[in-house]
Amino acid sequence: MAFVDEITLKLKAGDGGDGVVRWLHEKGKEFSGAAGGNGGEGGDVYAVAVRDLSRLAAYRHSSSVSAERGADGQSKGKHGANGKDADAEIPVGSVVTVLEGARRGRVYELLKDGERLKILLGGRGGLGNKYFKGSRNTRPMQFTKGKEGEEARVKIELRMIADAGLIGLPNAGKSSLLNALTASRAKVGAYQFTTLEPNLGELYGYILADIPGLIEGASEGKGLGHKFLRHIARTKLLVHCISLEQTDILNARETVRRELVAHSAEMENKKEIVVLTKSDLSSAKQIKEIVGEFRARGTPTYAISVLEHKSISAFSKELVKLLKTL
Ligand SMILES: Nc1nc2c(ncn2[C@@H]2O[C@H](COP(=O)(O)OP(=O)(O)OP(=O)(O)O)[C@@H](O)[C@H]2O)c(=O)[nH]1
Ligand SMILES: [Mg+2]
Repeated sequence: MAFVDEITLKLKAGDGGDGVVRWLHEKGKEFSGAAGGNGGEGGDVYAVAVRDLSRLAAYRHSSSVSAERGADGQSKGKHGANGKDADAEIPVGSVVTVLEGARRGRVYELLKDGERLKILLGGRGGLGNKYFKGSRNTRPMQFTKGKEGEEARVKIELRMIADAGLIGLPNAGKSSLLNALTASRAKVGAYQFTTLEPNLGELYGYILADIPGLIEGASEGKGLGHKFLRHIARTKLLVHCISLEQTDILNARETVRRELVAHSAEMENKKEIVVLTKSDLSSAKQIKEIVGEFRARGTPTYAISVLEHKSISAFSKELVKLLKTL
């Protein structure tokens, strides 16, 4: 299914039911008493956070969510039933911005699974003629109609809540690493831009996100990765993958870091670790040297190969240990 990370939705709360004019029917008496009940309240519209990143894609087919109208009042003074509320399910981490209608300009964020926020209010029910009965108005003919429920058009943007983001140049081995660490089955290819949309995997309850490779100019829209930079802006940890095939490894790292910081300055201070990938293609001596250089700069650095299970399980343990402290 295509990865959809932004949609607009029409939301409509239920209208209130109308009040009605009714009379008690007693033998021999006409209009013996006003007995028209009030209308029910219209249903409210809520945004509800669900753990389903593909939820937004489903709205491409039905882009509106409406709550039920309240029922009209009834005879014998009975209220009409309230309309049912409606839930607009959106992925955890989404931001809801009201573009038009009631509460225009408001922004809501749903950060916890199951969080439920009222976005629109249903209309109040109208009043039946029983309500208007008084000592001077013994046979009221008045009633009021239900009020309209609120309506709005909202934009919903997905901001993934991954704990760690795998970043790096195209072909660095990011998807391969995600697959090796988690049960994910991201597509792997011996060419650039194999990953077109983010892949997620779970490692002992932590969510790892693998995004398309970043290239020079990504922050200005080059390549594919730029679209997803905002998704990793929220991760606690950047796992920077650099292939040992690169001739200038330090430079490869700087290229990607420049793009991150150009995208948003807060990336500068985000915790980053370096993972040198494809260690099977390099000599132990060369690896030791490069790891030493990065560590001397204060960057935790690891060398792995997806072909060497031991290197993966050792890194996996270190990664979980680190994630626990963040
Ligand atoms: N020898 C060796 N090859 C690897 C290793 N990890 C990945 N590769 C190969 O490197 C190529 C790129 O791997 P991917 O995991 O698709 O790289 P990526 O960083 O996700 O690439 P994009 O999605 O294009 O950004 C594939 O041909 C992989 O088989 C490794 O540890 N050793
Ligand atoms: Mg990939």
